[in-house]
Amino acid sequence: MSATSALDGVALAATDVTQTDMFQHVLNETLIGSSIWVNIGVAGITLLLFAFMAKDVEDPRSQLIIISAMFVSAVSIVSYTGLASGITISVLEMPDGHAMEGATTTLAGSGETVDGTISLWGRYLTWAFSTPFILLALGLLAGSNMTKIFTAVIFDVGIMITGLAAALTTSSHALRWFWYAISCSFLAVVFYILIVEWPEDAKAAGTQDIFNLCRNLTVVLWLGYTIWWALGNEGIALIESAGLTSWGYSVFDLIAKYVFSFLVIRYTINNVSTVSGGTEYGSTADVAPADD
Ligand code: RET
Repeated sequence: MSATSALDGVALAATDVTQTDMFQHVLNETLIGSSIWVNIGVAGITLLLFAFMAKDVEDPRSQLIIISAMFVSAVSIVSYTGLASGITISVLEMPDGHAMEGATTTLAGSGETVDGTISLWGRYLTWAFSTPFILLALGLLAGSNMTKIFTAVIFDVGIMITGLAAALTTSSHALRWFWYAISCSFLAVVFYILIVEWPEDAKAAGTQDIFNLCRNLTVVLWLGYTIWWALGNEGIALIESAGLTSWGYSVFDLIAKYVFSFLVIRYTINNVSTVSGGTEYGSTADVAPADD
């Protein structure tokens, strides 16, 4: 990498950007940095809060719902730490036809200018590990069966991995949107389960009130993420700023993860008898231990 290239008025190639450059950028660019650090803090605090709230719950099925909701916060810390370290954030040169084609970025650490726009692609990767637990918690709350939970979870992982592919495709503008379309079709499957299948299960389980509340929150916010991607710097770039785009996701995350988990955990703690599958729930032995 040449230190003089910026002085010459020639931008560095995106491939010259190092992990340290990205780390420094996050440290020095207030908007991107704050969108990351705030979430690490909130995820840590909510994890401690949830652990404290749930410390006396002994019913295994209730515990499973609570652990599932808590793991969302745990993955969030991993996700945002990856971004803060500069591991899962890159400068990408957008293909011909993309609104950010030819864009340049000034690195906040070194002050050098590079070709390309910033992608916080680690988000999409780690959503593949966090969002299945949102759906697991919802499916368990609805009293749904294994097949529907499994279907929701695998299509959900599909949404995030194809979303990651959309973000990382720099060869073709059309293919970026083709990946996006595949991702949306997977989202439609998850929405079908959330809107058509699980409400009936939840009604039978007597959990329809909390299920419908958390389901509505999920549907609205997940649509929000989908639209935000299309409007942000990786999509049509109505919002050109990577920092603003990132803050949008961070705000959605605050509600979709922490408010959601709080509602699920609080309900579960207060309604153990409705949620319970009995003390042998999930047992791998076919004989119940003797009472003594
Ligand atoms: C992308 C872009 C491609 C098309 C679609 C998307 C949907 C993302 C969703 C994300 C939800 C994330 C949550 C995170 C909390 O941990 C990947 C933005 C459909 C629905 C809830």
